[in-house]
Amino acid sequence: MRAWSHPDIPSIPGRSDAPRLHDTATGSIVEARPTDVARLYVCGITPYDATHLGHAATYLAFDTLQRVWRDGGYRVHYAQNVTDVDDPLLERATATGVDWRDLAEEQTDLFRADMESLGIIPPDDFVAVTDVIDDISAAVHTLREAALAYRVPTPEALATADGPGADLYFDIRAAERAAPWALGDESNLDAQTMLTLFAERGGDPDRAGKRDRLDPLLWRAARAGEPSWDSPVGAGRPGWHIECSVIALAELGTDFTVQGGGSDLIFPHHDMSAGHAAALSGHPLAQVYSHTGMVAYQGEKMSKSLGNLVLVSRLRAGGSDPRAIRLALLNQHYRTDWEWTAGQLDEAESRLAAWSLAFGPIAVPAPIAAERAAERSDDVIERMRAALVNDLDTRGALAAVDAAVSAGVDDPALLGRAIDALLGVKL
Ligand code: 5CA
Ligand code: ZN
Repeated sequence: MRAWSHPDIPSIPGRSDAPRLHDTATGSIVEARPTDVARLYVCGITPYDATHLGHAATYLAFDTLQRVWRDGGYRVHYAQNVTDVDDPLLERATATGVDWRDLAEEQTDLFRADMESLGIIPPDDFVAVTDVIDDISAAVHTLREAALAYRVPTPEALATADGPGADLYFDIRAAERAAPWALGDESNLDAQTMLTLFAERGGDPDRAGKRDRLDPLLWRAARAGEPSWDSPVGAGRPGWHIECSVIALAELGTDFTVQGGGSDLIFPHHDMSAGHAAALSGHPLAQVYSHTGMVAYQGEKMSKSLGNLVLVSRLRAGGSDPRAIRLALLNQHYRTDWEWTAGQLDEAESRLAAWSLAFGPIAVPAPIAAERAAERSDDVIERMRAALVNDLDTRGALAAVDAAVSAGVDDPALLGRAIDALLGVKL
């Protein structure tokens, strides 16, 4: 599927080291050093409501990672899904009386426009689940043939030629014996926490007929009034986690560099996606599991289901400069949970104005600036790089630029290009 346009990224002298990044699987900081191409998967949106600042913060964190890799001389291969068929989307479509396909298309379009305005580098592969249903059902079939998936008869499902319809579940215990994977490898969580999160985040621990309470749904048999597709595992639609396993394997292969998303995806989504992928391929899914903190608003996690949203599109329509939105988000550490307030946008607007004056097109030319500069642009750029490779310390990078505004630099235009390349803000 079409993504959105690529921002131009100026090249600057010197280069970043490989970034050090927090890895959820080991609970430690590790080096995200690509062997050749950096391969990145970030879980995409469920397009039933417009991009809010939580989504924007998450995609911006991985955009920063990508900019650091590029600055380090690595090529990046980036894949992202769009969950364009899933319960919350179907429920919203029914509640508002629109066709679920139209809702998904309209919201995906708005997401593209928001990402483009924020200067987020688009994925190379932007894949809608509805475009790869056959691949997903083939993968579920493979798991079933390998005895890693089982049927749970489902009276409310539509009957098929072979008898009553059945949902298909992933057999965690069988997969642990067959694949290089164990439950908890990626999330590092204990069994009780897993059970709680599973119930909160779309799982069905109490479904009768499951072998393990945490076994996740792979394929949902067709129900009246729900979209479904014919397949070797019966008519139905994909469960959630398998979409990301199949898309990531197809686009990036196994053992890719970083699997990313918000911390609400640590469990069950990323554990189960990794489990499915390991069961299908015989290899681990990714090397590093990276998660962003949750953005809150009015005291609670910003979420489409709660409705406490600050939409990027609404801020833009109200006249906010997307570069200021970007700077406000960069002024938080990506891993920390934080709460949005309007004052943060005002602060970012002042910072943008000060930076534009100092390092933008109207900045003093280099020879004149050099006479009164206390700093070399090259040194400021090295400080920005040192901050960013240190687990994406964007606040540290912003502080380095703020200090340069006061001190003055010998080549303001060069620092302006570095701000564009590394932080994605064109002054
Ligand atoms: N389609 C699935 C992933 S396969 C999904 O979680 N979609 S989503 O639209 O709910 O979220 C899209 C991305 O934004 C995910 O990476 C999610 O972790 C992240 N996200 C959602 N809410 C927030 C928030 N309040 N703060 C930070 N990130 C968030
Ligand atoms: Zn996902």
